[in-house]
Amino acid sequence: MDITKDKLLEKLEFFSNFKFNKNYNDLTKEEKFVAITDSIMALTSKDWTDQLGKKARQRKAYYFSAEFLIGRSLGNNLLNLGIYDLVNSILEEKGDRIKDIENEEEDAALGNGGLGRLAACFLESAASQGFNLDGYGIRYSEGLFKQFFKDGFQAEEGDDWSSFYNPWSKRIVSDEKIIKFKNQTVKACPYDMPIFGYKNGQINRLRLWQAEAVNEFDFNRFNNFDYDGAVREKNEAEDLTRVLYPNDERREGKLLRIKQQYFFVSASLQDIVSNYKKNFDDKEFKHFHEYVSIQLNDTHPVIGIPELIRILLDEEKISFEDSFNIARKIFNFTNHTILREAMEVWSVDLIDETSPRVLEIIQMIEQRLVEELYNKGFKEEEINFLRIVKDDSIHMANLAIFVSNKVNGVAELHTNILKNETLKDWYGAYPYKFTNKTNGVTQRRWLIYSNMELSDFIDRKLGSNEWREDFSKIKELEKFAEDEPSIREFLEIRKKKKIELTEIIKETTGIDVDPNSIFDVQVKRLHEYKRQLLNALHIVYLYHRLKEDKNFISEKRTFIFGAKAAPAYFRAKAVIKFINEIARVINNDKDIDGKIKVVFLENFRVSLGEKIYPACDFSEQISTAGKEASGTGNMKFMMNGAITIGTYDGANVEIFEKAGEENNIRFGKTVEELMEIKPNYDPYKIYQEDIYIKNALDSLMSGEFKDNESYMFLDIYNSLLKSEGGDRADRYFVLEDFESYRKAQEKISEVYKDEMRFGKMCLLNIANSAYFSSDRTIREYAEEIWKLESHN
Ligand code: GPQ
Repeated sequence: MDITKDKLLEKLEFFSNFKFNKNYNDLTKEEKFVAITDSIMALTSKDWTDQLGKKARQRKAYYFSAEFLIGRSLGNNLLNLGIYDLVNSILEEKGDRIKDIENEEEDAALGNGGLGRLAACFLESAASQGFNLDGYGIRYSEGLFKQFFKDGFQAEEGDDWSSFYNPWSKRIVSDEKIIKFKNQTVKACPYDMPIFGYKNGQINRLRLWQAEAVNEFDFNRFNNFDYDGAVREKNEAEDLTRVLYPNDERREGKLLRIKQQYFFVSASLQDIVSNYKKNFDDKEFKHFHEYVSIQLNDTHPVIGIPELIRILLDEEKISFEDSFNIARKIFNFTNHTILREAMEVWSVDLIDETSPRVLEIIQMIEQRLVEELYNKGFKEEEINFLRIVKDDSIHMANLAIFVSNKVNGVAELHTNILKNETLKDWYGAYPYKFTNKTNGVTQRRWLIYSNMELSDFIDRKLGSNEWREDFSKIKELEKFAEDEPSIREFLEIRKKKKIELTEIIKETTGIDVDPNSIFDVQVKRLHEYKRQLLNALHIVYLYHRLKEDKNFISEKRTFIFGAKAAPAYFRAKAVIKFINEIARVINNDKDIDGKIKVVFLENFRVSLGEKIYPACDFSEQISTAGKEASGTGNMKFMMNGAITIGTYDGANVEIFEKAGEENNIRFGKTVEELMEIKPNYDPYKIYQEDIYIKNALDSLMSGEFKDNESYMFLDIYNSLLKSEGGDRADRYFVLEDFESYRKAQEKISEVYKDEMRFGKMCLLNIANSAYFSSDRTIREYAEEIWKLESHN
């Protein structure tokens, strides 16, 4: 791929004329964004076409995911194509700033949080390392809702991200598929996005399906004045891919949701099967598994297992036995949570209403499961426990584990909990299936692109930019941990990124924050188990102390939050209101001399994260031990040099291990300790015995903070102190860990005070972050699960 200045200039002018009937210089910023992206697509499409042809006959893995949280693509694509600086200079000559053009792009938010962003990082890492990994998912017309605050309460609005123009995808009409539900037939139309590898010329593909009507318009109905009826089929079909379900780790939506899942996996499998038939002469599908490996991203695409068997059995006339064995070779399953409420269970009648034939096939698989376990010597009640069909419900995780070749968790601790607790009976039956693949994030987006200053610093120090491709080389930064001038230079860069964030905070919230204060950041989805409430209550505690004594803390602190709550998750929304109230009260209280400030940024999303991670001093990873499967924000912070203040949970454990506990701040009870405490846990006792904790909690009820009669604060208060509906009081051990968290927070001041020590700790976190690159994760999947070779 040879993209030169001349070629770019020519294409820019061409698309300005072609698309807008204007010269480039007369375009609006938004139009410029389109002209630039169209030029990139045009200049790379020959290569892409050639590679699609070539790769059609190579072994490939497919990532099936209901979510791909892509964010913006322009900056990252330019970077990976190696033309970021070139485009930057062209734009400068024309009087534009590349960052302004980048800001025109809407985030493609086709995912909720970590699970969807992981899928996006994986595709990028695979392309960058020359692995054939394609993505398959859903092209939602509405991405994840946009969040804004109204009187401190979360409010939501739709996100029709693609309404203006979505320049990165191509609609490939000739590859449409027909999807048959019990009571409806629709078309699946593919939209293809290129995934550019980092400076290696590789282009992989993300194919997203959009639902359309087979017959868009009923002429006769229209002619008989039934105008709604004339387009009913169109609307009902399009409803299928209209929205991404904004519930994260909570079950909802039911029929439409299972139909969405069936829709995209059926289309994807039909696509894979028909490509195989086009490229190979193998009517019996004897070699299919040599070319195809499929990764099921959580339970959402698991209905693909019986669907593939259906296609092979009913359409390709392969026996059930052979079809089943093929499925067993090609499917693999990743679990992303141990939260019970997240494991999908569908009632038999919902599956029947989606596809009766798929239900029959699930029952045939169930038969096989029972036979196999019986032959292994399992007793009846043991078998019953592992059944796929129980009490008229289909347990999707059981289906996935039984048929999959490999099953993986997403961090060491998480995989161990799966093996020893959550899925221990499965592990007993099929130990060889279980494997760990600790998550990672791509350093291209999360460090090289979002922190160019720090990346240039690393280039200078290492005397080379090889680390950008081979991230293991980042370790060499360790050499500078004791070098004062280097640390000073490094701290200056950190300061610059903090000033940039300060400006964004001012612009979006009106709050003045001091870039010299400690930036203490918690950004992630809002969940009880992630314990934003612990952070909030601690801030209230600090505030109470400062009211008594202005000098209670020496270093100024800025607490920064970003988090969306599922629209129906009342308690999560209550915590948002609480933090907003805390911010309002504290930021306006003259008594404390601006010692602490609290900022809740609206609408946390990928493109906002890119500005936040580089500006953070302390990264809050404070989930209840055992509850966060991995976390990936923790890794983005670490790569940018933040110090983790965290519990012994998820991938934090491995962060502490790689970067050293002495360079981070660990607190809180371990999984084992919590298990022991659990039976006799009494949060009320803690509340009564510690006056500061009591005051912090009482602030919810005393009127110090106001919830506008929504009773939200009462709900939070009760959740901590009263058991309700079978749930223990304080299910997530907020009070149990409070004391330990308070001490950890004290350590923050101590660490920050000593600049050189702080800078060294930050630098050592970066130097030891190689393991958390998704390049490493993808290599493990490619070698151990997908059996792929690199084409680099
Ligand atoms: N995760 Cl089950 C999600 O983002 N959404 C989900 O529906 C489920 C899990 C997260 C999980 O909470 C994090 O700990 C992981 O780091 C992330 O998946 C990626 O594995």
